[in-house]
Amino acid sequence: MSSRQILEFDFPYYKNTKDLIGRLRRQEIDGVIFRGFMPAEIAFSRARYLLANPDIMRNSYCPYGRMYARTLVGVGHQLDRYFDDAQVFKEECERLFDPEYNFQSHLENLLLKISGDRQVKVPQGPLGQFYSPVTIRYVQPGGAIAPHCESLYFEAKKPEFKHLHQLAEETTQFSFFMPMALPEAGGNLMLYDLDWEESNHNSNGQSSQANFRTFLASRELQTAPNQVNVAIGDLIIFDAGRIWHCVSEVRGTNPRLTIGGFICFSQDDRTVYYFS
Ligand SMILES: O=C(O)CCC(=O)C(=O)O
Ligand SMILES: [Fe+2]
Repeated sequence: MSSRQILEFDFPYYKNTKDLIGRLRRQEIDGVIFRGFMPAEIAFSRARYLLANPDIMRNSYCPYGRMYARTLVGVGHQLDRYFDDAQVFKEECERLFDPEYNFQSHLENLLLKISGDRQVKVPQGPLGQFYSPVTIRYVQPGGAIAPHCESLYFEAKKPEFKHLHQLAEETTQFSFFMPMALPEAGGNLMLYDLDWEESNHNSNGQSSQANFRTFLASRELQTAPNQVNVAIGDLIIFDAGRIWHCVSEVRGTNPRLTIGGFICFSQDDRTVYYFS
């Protein structure tokens, strides 16, 4: 049984959802799954189309597969390339999904519904350029995403986050994603019973993947992470800055495709920013 609290809602998500984002922020819950955010057959048909025509969208390589187009994490000083790719991606992504199923507008409508009275925006760069609203992540068979918290990456002192953290506070980051294609086995989001603060506190403020492993190994009984089942077309939002998580190895011959990004908050907590 999972010791993480993930709430689930069925479409059209009207009941008790008004300030889910606030509940996540106050750490009353760990995550939320919106079942049937998009019809599974639509999400999957878009994945099939992209897999059959991989070059219709600009992409970059990453250790476990490929990314359409590029996330801010790891961009370093190449922000010009990031913003250029972000622009191209937005247009390509609008072509991939029919207007009726435009992922970004679906997402924005949902976020408006669950963010209390906050505004919902894609952040804009120093010259007014938009950050990428989302990206598509391709994990190839045999690939996996190693344990991490987004807090490992989202540091104002890193060159790629310097500007963003003038707009957004540094303490809270959520992740969101919708699976478009899933493998025969594996490729699951796993949440550990370990928070960033705890691992940080117990390792002299030097949180890293290396001392995460040491820390987990020292806890004899609680090492098995909680598997979260997110189906094709469902959307999950979870407290990825705080909770150590990973994606288990993709087994079989089919890749895993997800579309998603991150959420953070303006310093005055009046605006929800989503981007990737
Ligand atoms: O499942 C994905 O595509 C990304 C998983 C992850 O690490 C995240 O959403 O923060
Ligand atoms: Fe993550």
